[in-house]
Amino acid sequence: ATAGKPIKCRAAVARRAGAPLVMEEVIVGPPKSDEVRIKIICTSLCHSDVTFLNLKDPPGIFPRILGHEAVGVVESIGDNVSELAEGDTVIPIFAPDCGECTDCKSKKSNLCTKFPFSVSPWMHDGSSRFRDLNGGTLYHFLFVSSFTEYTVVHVANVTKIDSTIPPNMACLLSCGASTGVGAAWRSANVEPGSTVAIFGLGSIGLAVAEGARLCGAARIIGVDVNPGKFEISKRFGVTEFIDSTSCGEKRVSQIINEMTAGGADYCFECVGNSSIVEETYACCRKGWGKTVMLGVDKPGAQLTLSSYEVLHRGKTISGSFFGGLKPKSDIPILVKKYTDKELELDKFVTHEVGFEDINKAFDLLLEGKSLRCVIWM
Ligand code: CXF
Ligand code: ZN
Repeated sequence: ATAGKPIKCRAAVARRAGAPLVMEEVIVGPPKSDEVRIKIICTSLCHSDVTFLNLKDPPGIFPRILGHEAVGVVESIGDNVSELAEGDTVIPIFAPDCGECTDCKSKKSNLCTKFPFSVSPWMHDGSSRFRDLNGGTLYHFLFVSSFTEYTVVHVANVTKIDSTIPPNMACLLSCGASTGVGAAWRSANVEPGSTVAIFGLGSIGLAVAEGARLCGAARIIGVDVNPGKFEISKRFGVTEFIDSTSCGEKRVSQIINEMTAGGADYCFECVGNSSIVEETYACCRKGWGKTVMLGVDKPGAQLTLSSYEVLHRGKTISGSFFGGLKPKSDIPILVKKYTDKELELDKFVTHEVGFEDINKAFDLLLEGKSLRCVIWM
């Protein structure tokens, strides 16, 4: 009944930098060619939503519908859509997967060339599907915009999943949990019996630990400024903990090099600070050590690496976009790992609120009280 027509629904709109989201009625246009309109079932808050809400205007862009971790059901499809149908349970994902470009066809890349990722305020065709009741344009976020009862997403950014996974678990696979687990599994390919070091034990760092645990790592060393993180991180597989604020004269990398007799096999930076990336690389083992960067630093941040460490010690360092996962093929595998009780997503959900209380989710994350707060529409 609603197909082809605009839908009026509730959305939590980011109107001003740093200000609470505003519950409004908005108009969501019908999906265009190669797009689907999705009824969101639940969404969760990722730290990137906070980062972009807090960006001053400009480079912050307002009014905008934030949110990019979600699960929903396809309400209607646009022209030319054959891969998805009304009623499908889907996860929107900021990382596009067109399935036909050189990168999407290669096992070695998850960086789609046809729809290059950017933090664009638009759909891929440079337009918006959202208007407010005064006719004003509302901007998109990460090609997802899930803080609304209905959203429109390009098929390249939608993965169909088995509908038996509970929605409050499924939504986590849209960004944070997948990114961390994928970084251990796909970007680093952690080997059984290996030693892992993780800098930063927020949701991403803990998801890396969960991934490393699933890969069979023997030792998982967690590093954080908050000693309270050790207890919680044990549940994600962290076996040893370093409180980086009480290392005395020593650098954290030195302590890890001593603990591991020469460095960890796989090291992950999950903070978003270039000097911590350097520290992470410094405790990576010679010969085969791999460092993976996940944290998002300020625009323009630069890395300084010792030429000796790079050239003479044969260590590698790489970035990891969406944990190196290829959304359409890897996300269903993670869904299955959840259903098979291997991947434990439940541990990430510390809070759940109704849509009208979405601003509480922001408070909890900023106060450091939550890992993931699920928002039910
Ligand atoms: C991030 C990835 C890097 C750019 C900004 C958004 N993704 C999700 O949180
Ligand atoms: Zn995210």
